[in-house]
Amino acid sequence: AERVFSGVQPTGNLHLGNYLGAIQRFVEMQKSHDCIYCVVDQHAITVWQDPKGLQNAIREVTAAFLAAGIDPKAHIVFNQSQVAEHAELAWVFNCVARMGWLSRMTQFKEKAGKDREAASVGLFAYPALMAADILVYRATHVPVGEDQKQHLELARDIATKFNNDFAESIASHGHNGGFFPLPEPLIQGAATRVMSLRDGTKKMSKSDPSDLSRINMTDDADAIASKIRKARTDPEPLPGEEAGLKGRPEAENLVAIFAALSGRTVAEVLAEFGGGQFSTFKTALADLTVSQLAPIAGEMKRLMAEPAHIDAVLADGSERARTIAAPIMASVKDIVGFIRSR
Ligand code: AQP
Repeated sequence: AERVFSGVQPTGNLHLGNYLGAIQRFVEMQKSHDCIYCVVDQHAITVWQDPKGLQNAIREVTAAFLAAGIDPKAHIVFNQSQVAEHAELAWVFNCVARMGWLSRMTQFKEKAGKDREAASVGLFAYPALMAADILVYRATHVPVGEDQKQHLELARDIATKFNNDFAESIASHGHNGGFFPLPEPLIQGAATRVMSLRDGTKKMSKSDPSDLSRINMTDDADAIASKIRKARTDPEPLPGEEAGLKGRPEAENLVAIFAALSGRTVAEVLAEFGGGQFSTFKTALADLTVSQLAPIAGEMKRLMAEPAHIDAVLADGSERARTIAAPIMASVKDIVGFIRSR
């Protein structure tokens, strides 16, 4: 059966890229699939997190999920550290994955920077934990932004190697045709890679020191309007057709955001705004962004005032996640050759 899993890190500054690349897609997938959505707090600590700030960020991502329209009763919403099977399977995967595979991950290279010796072991092993997040539920589909494509490929490599290395044991335990599915990335929508508002060649990111580079999910109407007004653009008016966006990353980005927020295609957006002034387009984009994000921000604020409710949602989701993960992890132990009490 098809099962959806995805996660978001509680590292503060949730932004429009997280919304359009991930959270909005999560909401969409609920209609057709059983979905498991995780606040990946264990991933967050691969770089230093202030403990109080981390708690707040975990609740904020949960609030964003709920405010955007994820139903925690029909689906599962929880935080990773409450389901020990993620870390257990990650250890097995650390022993399946190869140093060379992980060394090639561009996110590690970017986040570790020049001083690799000083990066945490967790930052290096991050993609093996991510593979475990997905496969501990034997999830088949993973909605993510473009930047996670390489990590998904690695998850497939790990699943393949596990299935091959343990083929005999897997068969002897009665699982036919491989134990883990090869999870498919779902990179969909008009804005799978939202770029910085200050530099169209860099992705919009939580960790960009400039707040003007991103639209936060909690920004108010004035902040959104002012950031879009200040967003970098080139002096040319918008083209009438898609081909005219080539070599104009800032314009391309803003048009893609408009398309994603309005549920229209890039061609449709350009048919309306092509040839006109950027200022006209920016005003329309600001209005559209406010109309989409303001209700979510308002609901997030309301939810954040009730931390006990959020924690209860996470506790309930964790319990339900565990009932799926525990038997799968037990099978993994049998397949690997560990002894466990029954
Ligand atoms: N700019 C983006 N455009 C589209 N999708 C994006 N995602 C992140 N940035 C963009 C998607 O959001 C989901 C959750 O991301 P994450 O929080 O797990 O990890 P991240 O990629 O580290 O987020 P940031 O904002 O880019 O943080 P930093 O500053 O730490 O690098 C994922 O599905 C991701 O693809």
